[in-house]
Amino acid sequence: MDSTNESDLYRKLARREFLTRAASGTVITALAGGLYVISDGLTREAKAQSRDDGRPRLPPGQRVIERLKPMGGVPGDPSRGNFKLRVHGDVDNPFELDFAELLAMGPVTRRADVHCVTGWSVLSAKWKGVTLKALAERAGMRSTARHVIFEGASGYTANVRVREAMGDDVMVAWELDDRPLRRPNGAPVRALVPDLYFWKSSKWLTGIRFTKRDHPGYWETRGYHNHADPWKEERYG
Ligand SMILES: Nc1nc2c(c(=O)[nH]1)N[C@H]1C(S)=C(S)[C@@H](COP(=O)(O)O)O[C@H]1N2
Ligand SMILES: [Mo]
Repeated sequence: MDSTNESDLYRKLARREFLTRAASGTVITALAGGLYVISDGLTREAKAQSRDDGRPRLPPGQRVIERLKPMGGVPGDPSRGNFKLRVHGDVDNPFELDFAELLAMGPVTRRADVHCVTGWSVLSAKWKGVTLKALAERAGMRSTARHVIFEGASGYTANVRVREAMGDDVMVAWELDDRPLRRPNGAPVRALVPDLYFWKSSKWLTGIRFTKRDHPGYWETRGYHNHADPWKEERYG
């Protein structure tokens, strides 16, 4: 650990907790004004587990941290009052929703793991939102739609195959661990596509567009993999 950060860490963590973690070989880093614990214990535990679909719980090359690390981006308007979500493209009934109308669609809560391409994973976070499947049904998505483009503020986009976006843990989410999303994590609403690298989960979501053709997004056109399967380590294109 970087010793220059040590006094800072003491201030933020109870001394006893700090010593316990240090003794157990946990790596603690202070980054971007926050404190992030890379837990060797949780990483080891996760490595011993497998998922219901048979894949290992932890994709290769990942380490577990305890909470999301805000990874930046150009934030949108965080206010729920101003929120509008446009669902459009290859659909019979394009529509726009405000926050109350989104809530009224019937939220679901899911536990999901997320995996950032930079090497951290957060396990079992509790997300509340509306499934993409419900939004696609409401819009009358056409059978010709093959891709979903998650449109974030300031032109950020991420492309996901429709086939992979209809799972019941792919959603448009506004709560994380029983709290409203914080602005750095995409408030008021973000996409969540847990089984692809986390850049596919557009923050500050403004639109969902269904398309026939593929439209590689912000990171996909900057050297990252078009598909982004963490278990295949599809990091770079
Ligand atoms: N609109 C928008 N969404 C975005 C990004 C971004 O820059 N802008 N970054 C992506 C990347 S690279 C990651 S790893 C995750 C990080 O989410 P977090 O900041 O909540 O941890 O958001 C993704 N969604
Ligand atoms: Mo990322």
